[in-house]
Amino acid sequence: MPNVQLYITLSIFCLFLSACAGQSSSTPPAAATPPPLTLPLADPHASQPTQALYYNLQQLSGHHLLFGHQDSLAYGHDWWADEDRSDIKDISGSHAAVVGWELGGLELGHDVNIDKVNFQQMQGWIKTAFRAGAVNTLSWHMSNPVTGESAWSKDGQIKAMLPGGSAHEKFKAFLDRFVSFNQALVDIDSNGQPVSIPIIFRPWHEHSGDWFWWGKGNTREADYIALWQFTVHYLRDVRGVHNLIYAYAPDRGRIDLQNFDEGYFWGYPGDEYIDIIGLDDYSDLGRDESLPLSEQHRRLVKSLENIARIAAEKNKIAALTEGGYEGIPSARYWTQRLQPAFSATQLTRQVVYAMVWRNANAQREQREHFFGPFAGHPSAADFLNFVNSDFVMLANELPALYQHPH
Ligand code: BMA
Repeated sequence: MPNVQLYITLSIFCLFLSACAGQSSSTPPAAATPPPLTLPLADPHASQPTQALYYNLQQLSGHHLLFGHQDSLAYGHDWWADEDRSDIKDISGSHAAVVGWELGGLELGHDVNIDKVNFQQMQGWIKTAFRAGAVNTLSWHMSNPVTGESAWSKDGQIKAMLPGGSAHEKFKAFLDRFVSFNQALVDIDSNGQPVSIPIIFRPWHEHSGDWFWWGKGNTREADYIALWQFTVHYLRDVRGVHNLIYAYAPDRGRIDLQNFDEGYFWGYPGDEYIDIIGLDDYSDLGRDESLPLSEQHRRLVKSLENIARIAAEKNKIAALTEGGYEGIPSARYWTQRLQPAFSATQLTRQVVYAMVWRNANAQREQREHFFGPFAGHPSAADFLNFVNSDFVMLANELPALYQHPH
C-alpha cells in the first residue's frame, strides 16, 4: 500500500478511535504526523526536485499511464533536429510525458551519439522537455572500456573496469564524461535559482539478454552487480551527482513468464541501488506476432503485473522502461492493444509509464524503424483517442512533477 494511502487509512482509524474516546474524555487528540513527502531513493541526498519527481510519479501510479517516446524531440520519421518538435506533438499538440535520450558515444568524447544526435542539441531538448513539464530518461549503449568494442559485443571483461582493474581509470573517465554532460543540464526555476534537471537514469539495461557486453552470458552475475553498484557509488558518492533516479530494466524476451522472478532478479544489485522496477519489453508488445492476440494480451498483462507486484513489495515504482512494436502494423494498436493491457487490472494500472522506442528518420537511415506514431501514419487517429482518454497522459496534462504537493 502506498505510504499516503496507509496514512489516510490510519488517520481515519485514529479519528474513529478519538471520536469514541471523546465521549468519555475531553483530552484533544494528539496532532497526527503529516504524511512523508519523500520515499527512499538510492541517493539519500537526491535533490528536492528529484525527490518530488519520484514522489509524484508514485502518486500518479494507479491512476494514469504516462506515455513516453525515445529521441522524441531530436527527430522524427520525416524531419530532423527542429527546435521544438516531435512526432507526438505533430499529432496531439503536446510532447510525450516521458522523453528518452541515448548517451552512446559520449564516453568517447564524440559530438554526436550513435544515432547522430548532437549532444549539445540534446542538452537543449532535455531542457525543453523539462520546461514542458515532462520527464527525461537516459540510456547508455556504452562501448566497452577494456576491448574498445561497441555495446553490442560479447567480451564483458567487467573485472578490469572495477577498482584495481587495468581499465579502471578509463572506465571512470567514461563516467566523468557523463558527469560533465549532466552538469550542463541546468534550468532556472521561477525564483531565478538554478535547478539541476532530474533524470531517470537507466544504465546497463536489458542485461537478461546476451546482446550487450554487460549481459547474461557475456559476464558473471557478481561482476554485473559490482558494475552497477560501482556506477551508483562513483556518480553519487565520489562525483556528487544528485539528480538521478536509477531504473533497473531487464529484457522481458529472456524472462520466462512461468518463473518471472528468477529471470528478473538475475543481476539485481539490491534495493538500495534501484529506484524504478523497470522492464524493457518488445516481446509482449507485438514482436511475438505469431501468437493469437488474446495470448499476446495475456502475456503483456502478466509481465506488467509482475513488475507492479515487485515494485509494491519494495515500495518502489514500476515502469515499462522501453519497448514497442516496430512499424506499428495495426491501425488501432494504441486503444486495442496497449490501453486494454495497461488498464486491465489494479496491478497493471500501477505501471506508471511506458516508453516506446525511437522513430528513426526514414530518409537518413534508409529503413522503417519506428515505434511511435507520426502524422500520416495509419495509427495516428487511434493514438489521438488513446492520449485523449483520462488514463493516458502527455506532457501537457501532467501535474507539477518537480514540486512536492502542498
Ligand atoms: C537500437 C536501434 C539502433 C540504435 C540503438 C541505440 O534499438 O534503434 O538503431 O542505434 O537502439 O539508440
